[in-house]
Amino acid sequence: QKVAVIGLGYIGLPLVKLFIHKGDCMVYGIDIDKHKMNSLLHRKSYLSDFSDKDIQALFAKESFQVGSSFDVITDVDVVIICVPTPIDRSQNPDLTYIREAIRSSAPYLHTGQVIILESSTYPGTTEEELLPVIESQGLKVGKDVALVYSPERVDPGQQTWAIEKIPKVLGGVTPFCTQAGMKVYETIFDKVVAVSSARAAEMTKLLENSQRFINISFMNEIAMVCKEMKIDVWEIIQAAGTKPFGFTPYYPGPGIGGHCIPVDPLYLHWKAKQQHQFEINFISLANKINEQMPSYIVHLVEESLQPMKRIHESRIFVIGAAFKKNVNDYRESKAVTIIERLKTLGAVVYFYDPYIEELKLSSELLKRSILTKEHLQLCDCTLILTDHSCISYDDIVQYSPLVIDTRNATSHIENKGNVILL
Ligand code: SAJ
Repeated sequence: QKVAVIGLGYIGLPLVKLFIHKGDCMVYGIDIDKHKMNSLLHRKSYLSDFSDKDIQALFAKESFQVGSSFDVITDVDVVIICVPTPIDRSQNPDLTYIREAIRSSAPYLHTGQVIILESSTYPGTTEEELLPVIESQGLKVGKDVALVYSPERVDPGQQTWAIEKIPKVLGGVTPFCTQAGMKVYETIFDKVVAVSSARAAEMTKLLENSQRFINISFMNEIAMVCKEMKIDVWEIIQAAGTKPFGFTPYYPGPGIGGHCIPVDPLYLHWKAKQQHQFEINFISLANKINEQMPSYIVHLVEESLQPMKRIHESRIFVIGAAFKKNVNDYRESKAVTIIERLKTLGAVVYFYDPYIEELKLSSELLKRSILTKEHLQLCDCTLILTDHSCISYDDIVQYSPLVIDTRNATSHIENKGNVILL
């Protein structure tokens, strides 16, 4: 079958790879981002867990074409939309990308096609945003075309679970649609899990990520109270983890980042409130705590520097800016917020992240510094915000006057009198 994948990001590209290598399909990749198009034309990767070789392999079989125009949709059997679903400045859902994708596709849709939305979004989006646009073309959903929602479950940065091994949930707007969706994915995913509707599939994804968001935020709150009580939160999480059942370890950190976990729950919260006047208290509280974390970390730095140094006369070396370890993505990363806050307080801030060369801050581009022992010795404190596996934390502890470790990255080091843990 021929497939169009709209959105060639960390979801779209792994999907393209599966359809080409496993599904033996002809795939048309569509993306409006010139930078991505340019990278692909030069066979270069822009994703941390996709090598240039992986990109070359996509084109090797002559069954992958990329472009920015949507007219190729005329030739395909399946259209899969994997565009971003961010939140805007007031933390409300921003469906611009989804609306643009379906509007640009609409003129080329025809009978017999399967249209699938993969972007994480609130229950009702598929029926409210895609169905009317498709039917405005004179196509009856559930008869002429199938309309399906199937959440992505890619986990950037970890290689243990290959995407095809992760069960694929999907739900159609009608049973006919669900059947059509299963036929598309059965060829490339080991396990396909059909639920009763598109909105059930939308809700499945939001439940997964909301639970994760709430649990991590809870751990951050526990970390704060442990600090007050002079208890090592990392020690008690490990001890609680010895219980063979009933306790799932989550870990504190500088705040939950990325474009999934801190974002998806806000889509659910918004919809519940907007449409059903229902306040999901756990999500609003988890969000409140998450938004507090950068101030908490900055306050911890201020406190740890005193009485040697006041924050406005200090030099701080931040280790790790990505939203989580071993990825190159700093979207929604609390490290950016923390760096901006420290600079606003007058500190001189350097950063090192092996995956990120420069940070776009609100008023400047902060270039990566080199990680040398001299640099560490020159700074008043080293602040570990992301625990990338490839960094030597032994050197950081050895050469930094003071280390503030928000990820327990120094846990394996014995004598670390100069380390303060979150
Ligand atoms: N984080 C903590 N403490 C934890 C776990 C994570 O502070 O115990 C932070 C991370 O540092 C990061 C944020 O939370 O800033 C999100 O981390 P994540 O591990 O959840 O990574 P994501 O955002 O890439 O989440 C993806 C999600 N996958 C999909 O949405 C398909 C999520 O559903 C997965 O549960 C997650 O990977 C995973 O399992 O690692």
